[in-house]
Amino acid sequence: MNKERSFPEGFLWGGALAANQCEGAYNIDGKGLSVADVLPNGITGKIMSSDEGHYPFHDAIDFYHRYKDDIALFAEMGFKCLRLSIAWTRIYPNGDDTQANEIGLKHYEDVFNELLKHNIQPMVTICHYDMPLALVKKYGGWRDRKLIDLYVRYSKTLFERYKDQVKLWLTFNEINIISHFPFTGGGLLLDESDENREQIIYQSAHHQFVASALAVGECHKIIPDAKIGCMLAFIPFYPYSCDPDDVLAAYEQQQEQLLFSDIQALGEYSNFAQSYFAKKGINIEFSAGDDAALKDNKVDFVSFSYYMSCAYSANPEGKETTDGNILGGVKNPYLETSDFGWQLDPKGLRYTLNMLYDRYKKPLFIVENGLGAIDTLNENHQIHDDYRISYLKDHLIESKKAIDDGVELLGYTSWGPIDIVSSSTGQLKKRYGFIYVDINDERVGTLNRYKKKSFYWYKELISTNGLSLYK
Ligand code: BGP
Repeated sequence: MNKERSFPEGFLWGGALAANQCEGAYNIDGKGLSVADVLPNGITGKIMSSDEGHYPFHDAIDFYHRYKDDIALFAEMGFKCLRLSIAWTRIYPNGDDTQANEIGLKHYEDVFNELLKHNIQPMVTICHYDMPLALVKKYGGWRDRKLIDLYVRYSKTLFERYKDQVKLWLTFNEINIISHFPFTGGGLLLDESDENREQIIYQSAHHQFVASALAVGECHKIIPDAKIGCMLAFIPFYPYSCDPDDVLAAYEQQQEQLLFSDIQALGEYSNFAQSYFAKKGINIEFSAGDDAALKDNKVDFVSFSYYMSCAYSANPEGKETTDGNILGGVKNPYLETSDFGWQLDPKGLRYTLNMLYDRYKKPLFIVENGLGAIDTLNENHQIHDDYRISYLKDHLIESKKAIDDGVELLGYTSWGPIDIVSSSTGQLKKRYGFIYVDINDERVGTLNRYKKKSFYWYKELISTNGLSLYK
């Protein structure tokens, strides 16, 4: 084998899922309601409290009941790792219950055993967009410090129960989501015009940083051979032009994202964060011990999602804009867009990997990357998703270049290895998978699973440890 071109030995190839987007079974076996359960149109849509209408996260693709068959398909592709999240509301239905729900705990124990049976290493996100709705109602979400204790207790329950099964953990999915979608990220019900909006958001984020740090400490104590990381939604922001105003505007936008991983990886608020807060009149209240908690419990590795890049201009008026994952920006004339308007930029991934590694000097993990597209199932139940193969191939070739640049990359879990519900829009027609699920937005379909062309492509890629990228 040509060692120069294959990925590092032990590279963790796999896929990534989130409980609320795949499990379904939203109200059985003692599960409580989560914030995802009241978002019929995904995180960019309206919050609805009634049972009227259609809630795609309620049923999703029924991974809750079908996980054995789905895991067998992942194993057939040769997965070394599956990133998945635990639904907090299956363990503590209201978040502050006195006792954990044994049915929920047992369910994930069975899922992990199934993975381990196939030599697939679980990587668990402790909270992925689905905090208990009861904590929103009772405490106003993460604005209340009480959430720190509740999250840490929940995390400890997981570490203690799964210490022999799970050695890779992530504290919060896309921790920076809170500043753009405060309900999903922090259970915050805020008015756009609320003057205190940013104050509340960043105070809540501070509570999450402390909770995350304390969970890191508990994980290290309870599972000394585990690694625990942070997870950032990362979009590189390019200056729209070489006008210094554009350069500075893009830089500032970038720092706003990195402020989150800076705290988790470096253990303190950056200079940028402090001056940003000062300029905006944001005053973060620290309690005794917060500083030390952050400093003493840095993450072991930095993980992130990467789908696209954005151009940023100091004067966006009159310029064409694009949609994006969490954030959009000004259209970059050098890039193509996906079916859903996200700008495709494989080289941006190499740039990102180098930039994050230079900044943190910690191992990195790409825990989300993929192409959301509209697939067509033909009469022979085949899907020729060459566009997906080419997206993934281009991104992986750039990742390998970053490894050759000297970046320590632990693994790659592509987003939604089986079709799941889109988090931003709640759609099923936006598909990322190597495995097609026969269900549409009207919930018509058999839920049968079919292997796409990309399934065989990914399988070969894993079996050659990346070498097949170059054929
Ligand atoms: C990330 C989220 C995921 C996922 C992904 C793709 O921001 O962590 O949960 O869904 O984006 O987004 P979408 O499903 O909206 O296409």
